[in-house]
Amino acid sequence: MKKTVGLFAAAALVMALSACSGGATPAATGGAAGGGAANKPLDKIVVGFAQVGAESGWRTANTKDIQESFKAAGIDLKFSDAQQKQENQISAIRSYIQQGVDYIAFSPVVQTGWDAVLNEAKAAKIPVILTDRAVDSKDTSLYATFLGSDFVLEGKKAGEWVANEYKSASAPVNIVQLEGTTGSAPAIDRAKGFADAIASNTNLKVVASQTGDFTRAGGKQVMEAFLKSQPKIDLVFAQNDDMGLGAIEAIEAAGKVPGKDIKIVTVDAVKDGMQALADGKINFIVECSPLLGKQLIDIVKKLNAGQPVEKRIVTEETTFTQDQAKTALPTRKY
Ligand code: GZL
Repeated sequence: MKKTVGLFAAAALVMALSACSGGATPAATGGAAGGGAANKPLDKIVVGFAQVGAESGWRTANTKDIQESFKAAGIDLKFSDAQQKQENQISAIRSYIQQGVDYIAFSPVVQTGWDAVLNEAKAAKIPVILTDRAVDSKDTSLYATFLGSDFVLEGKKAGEWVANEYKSASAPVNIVQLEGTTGSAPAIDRAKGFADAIASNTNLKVVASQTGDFTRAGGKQVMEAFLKSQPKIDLVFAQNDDMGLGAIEAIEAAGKVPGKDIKIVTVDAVKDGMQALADGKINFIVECSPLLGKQLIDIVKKLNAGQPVEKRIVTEETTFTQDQAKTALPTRKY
């Protein structure tokens, strides 16, 4: 009898110790290893971040902001760069699961193909935070929240400017589109928002559309091809500044004046894009803020404290004309 009582006491002690040490006791962490309502001291939290790559000025600014935010918050950030390859992001997420991090955050390079690895994170009780881009998983329990822009609205804002710019046009207006990474949420959604917005003006026609993969080189290469294949181009809709800057190089090499002979509308509002806007080479920019670090930290703190987090958190952003860019440039953070 004495032996049985001793065994129960030992088991109770082990449970108590593991709970105190913030270990993986189901009650304390909302599951086994990993985050959830662990109520850990901030300097004991580990977050694994699987970044898309370093393809654009936006991405560089996004990475810098996230790394600086975590450093300032004193939260340990493990960071990986997938060079825009989904398989690299999946490997990074699997590695974070193996390491038993408390939270995983990532910007999915494309929308599809995430359910398997997200189910592995769920099985490991590690909450996943989507930043910047979305996944098309039907099972929304696979992630705690999606923090990022409304890309359809961004495309709509760009299209509305174009529709207004040519509202009294009597002849066809030929538009070429430089698409972002094929299959990515921003490329799909910006194209949709733009197409819906210009549909109201039947003179506006997208005569060619091709991916430049969100890079300056890609935008230049595709624009060179469009300049050869299209008899007349009136406007370029580039789904990010970097492809728009590449298009400027191609347009100037063809002896035309960007912003005048061929108008340009882009998305992001990074410093190089805003400079080109102020210089009159771009006509309008829709902002897409890369500064997600602070909001990501807030989400981690709430999850750690067991507080509810909105399933969808949309970032605040605006638009810029050439005059507004001149005013905004001196204080731009990125
Ligand atoms: C948008 C982001 C896009 C940017 C591009 O939130 O995913 O990826 O618009 C970046 O500049 O490459």
